[in-house]
Amino acid sequence: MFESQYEAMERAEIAQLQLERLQSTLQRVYRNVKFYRKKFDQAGLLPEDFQSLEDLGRLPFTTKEDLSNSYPYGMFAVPLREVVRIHSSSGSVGNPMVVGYTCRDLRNWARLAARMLAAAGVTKDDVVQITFNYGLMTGGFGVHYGAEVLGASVIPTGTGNTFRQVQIMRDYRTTTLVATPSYALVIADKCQEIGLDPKDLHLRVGFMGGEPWGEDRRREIEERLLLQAFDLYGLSEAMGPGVAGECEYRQGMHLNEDHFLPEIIDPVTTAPLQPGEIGELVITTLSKEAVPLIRFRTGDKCSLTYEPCPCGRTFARLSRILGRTDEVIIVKGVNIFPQRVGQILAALQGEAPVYQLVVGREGRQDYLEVRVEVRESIFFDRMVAQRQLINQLSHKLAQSIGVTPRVKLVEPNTIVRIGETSPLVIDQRG
Ligand code: DLL
Repeated sequence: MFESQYEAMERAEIAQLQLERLQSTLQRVYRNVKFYRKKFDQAGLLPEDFQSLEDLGRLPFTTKEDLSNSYPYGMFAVPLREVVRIHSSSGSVGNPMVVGYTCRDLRNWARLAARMLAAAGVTKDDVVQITFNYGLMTGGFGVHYGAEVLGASVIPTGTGNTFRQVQIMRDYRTTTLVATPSYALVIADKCQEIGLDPKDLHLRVGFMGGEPWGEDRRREIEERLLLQAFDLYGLSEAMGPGVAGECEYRQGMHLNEDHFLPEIIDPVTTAPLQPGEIGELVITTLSKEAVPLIRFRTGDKCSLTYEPCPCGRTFARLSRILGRTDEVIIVKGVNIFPQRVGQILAALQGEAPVYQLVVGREGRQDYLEVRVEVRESIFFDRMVAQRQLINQLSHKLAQSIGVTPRVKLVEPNTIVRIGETSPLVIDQRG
């Protein structure tokens, strides 16, 4: 265990630490974040009123919309001069969600990521190849600094160029692959295509996350790349990868409860659910300085168990993420709010066209098709006009949502109607 003094604490000690950290987080947000102070005032509460963890239920939830509406720095609890890193992810409608980190936040993030890597047996002898994105999204950086804390050798390849990834993996003797599950299979396909036997690689461990996957995929990845694959969970709003991860028993992901206080609620009634029951994960951060979150609705459908784990860690375990409770779709590890697409189209065209998102899988890779109804006359124009419009739309959409879609122009009234409205999203991935 990387930090057994925390990871194996008695449950009563965890609760005490959580309460202390919660109280200081509440003080901090009440003093420094107008958004939260207003919530306290509306509920007629002061930070001192929170004397037990259960009291937290007296505060309302925070949503992704709240974060978007606070663009760019409305949720920051420290002045910018104390912020040393800024990440962001696309917002629901309107603005992106911006999350900052202080030095201490970054140190904590690295330690939590190190815990998860260590839980899967990664040591300083490992060579860790990180194929997550190193841009505004949190994927690459989170695991990167965690692996460095452990003293492993990190290869920050980032996303793409699969042929080069595979060459590096073979030549640099990568032992630990960090990838989205779908990209791990793209890598496996590439090995096959170029006739590289996975036995000639040195892979031992895989960390997969950022998008939903199941046991079938795990098995396939393990068989084809000859490694042991571990599930890794996180979200940019809270911290990126490092929130929860599997240990060697791989019976759920240990959630770093000394830094995050989890709740599972019924997504419709918002009533609290019991351990083992499937609902929406709600997270309160307990150590974040720059952007603390109070009762943040993640939109992730899952359950929690507090049953002891044979590994000795006492933190609750999160089940696999079973889906979303909102309309977010995840394509190539990128979260997309369907309405955001409509908003971008409306901004470009003056009014919102009828549109539809189709998500499918071609080979290993997910793709996003955006169907847009356009006036009939464009089909009588030269192909050039259609091409230009398609290019303009896909360029703008790619800029805003982070995934380049295939744009398909269709004639009016061709998007399949079900009742009055067509479904906004058709997910064909099964
Ligand atoms: O995906 C951070 C991350 C990257 C975590 C890589 C783990 C590995 P976001 O782009 O904000 O951040 O997306 C967060 O991705 O709310 C889930 O819906 C989904 N997600 C993340 N990890 C898993 C996982 C990163 N292991 C959103 N299984 C979350 C299923 C996951 N879904």
